[in-house]
Amino acid sequence: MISDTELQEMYGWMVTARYYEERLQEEYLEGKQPAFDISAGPIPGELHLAAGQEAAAAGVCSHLDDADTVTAPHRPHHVAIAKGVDLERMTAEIFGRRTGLCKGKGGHMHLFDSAVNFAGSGIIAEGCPPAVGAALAAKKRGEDSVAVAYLGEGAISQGGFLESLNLASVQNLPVLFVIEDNDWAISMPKERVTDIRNGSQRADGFDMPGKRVDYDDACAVYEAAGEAIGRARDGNGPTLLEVQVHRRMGHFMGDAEGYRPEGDSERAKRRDSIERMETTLQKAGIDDDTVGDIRDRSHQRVDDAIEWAKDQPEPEPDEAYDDVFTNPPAGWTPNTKPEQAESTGGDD
Ligand SMILES: Cc1ncc(C[n+]2csc(CCOP(=O)(O)OP(=O)(O)O)c2C)c(N)n1
Ligand SMILES: [Mg+2]
Repeated sequence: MISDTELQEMYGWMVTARYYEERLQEEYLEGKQPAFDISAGPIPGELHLAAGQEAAAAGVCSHLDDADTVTAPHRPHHVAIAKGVDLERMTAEIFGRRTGLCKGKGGHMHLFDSAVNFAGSGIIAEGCPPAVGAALAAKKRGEDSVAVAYLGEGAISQGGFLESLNLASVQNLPVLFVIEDNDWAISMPKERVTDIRNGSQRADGFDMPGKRVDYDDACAVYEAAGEAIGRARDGNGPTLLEVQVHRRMGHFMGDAEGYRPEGDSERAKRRDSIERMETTLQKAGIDDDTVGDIRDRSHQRVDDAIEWAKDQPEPEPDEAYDDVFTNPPAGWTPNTKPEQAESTGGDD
């Protein structure tokens, strides 16, 4: 049973994530028009927004604490916010600033916050093997922490995902795989990706529980995730959970979405998990002032983080190679440019 405090916390994360992305959109478009120059403006490069997917983050992360590991794919903001990633340093990272989580070199797909065991990657399903590794480490150390790997429905045939399901199952590891099914993999509709009806059916081949939440209701996700994470913490192994979410936006900013059938975006927008959550809060007897207060504080937090990040220094050009190698070639120092380093004679 969800407590009022948990409901309010989940709502706070969801509105923070939605407003965060609305503000990022504005910042992102600055200087990129009229011909959409992807390298221009305060946020250069690609930007994948997760508006419409917030329930999948809130319902799962409500069961986690800092010691638990979460890995997220290229659409990471809602999950990072719910996992408690430092919002200011995350924003600085997205703006390419030196005080960002990765010193401004990773950008929005590569958010790493070791303080809360969060990692993102732009390679789809890439977060699955590290999550399994974190779960294996927890098991070997006798800790009760769990790991959660998020992926999209378009990634459910990736080898890294399938191998991770296998290892997690055979080793009985405390890991939860969460498929966010937003119906699309860039312009590819999900029915063209595999012949199975639902991604959660992948669990059958690995003898692990598979569960699908058909509607992006944060409370339904909370219930399903609670059961799975409880089972993992009790030493009873992994679960595959799939959540139907809705992609309100293009695959990335600048996507004209010509492949989307008429009415599809509008339908996605009508199924708003945040409005649904507001109804749930009302039914739970949480008054409008409290809800409005959560919303206002969340918006303020976002505005403050963006203002702080935009004020941060950019990295110096001669820091470009710092932190790039853990095992650098002979003669290489952080400030040595590649052409000055001695070749190690390897093939790379
Ligand atoms: C291994 C790999 N192959 C291809 C890509 C290019 N790519 C980026 S996002 C994407 C589609 C992902 O779809 P899905 O997993 O459903 O996630 P969504 O974008 O819908 O959140 C692809 C193919 C990639 N990043 N990594
Ligand atoms: Mg998808």
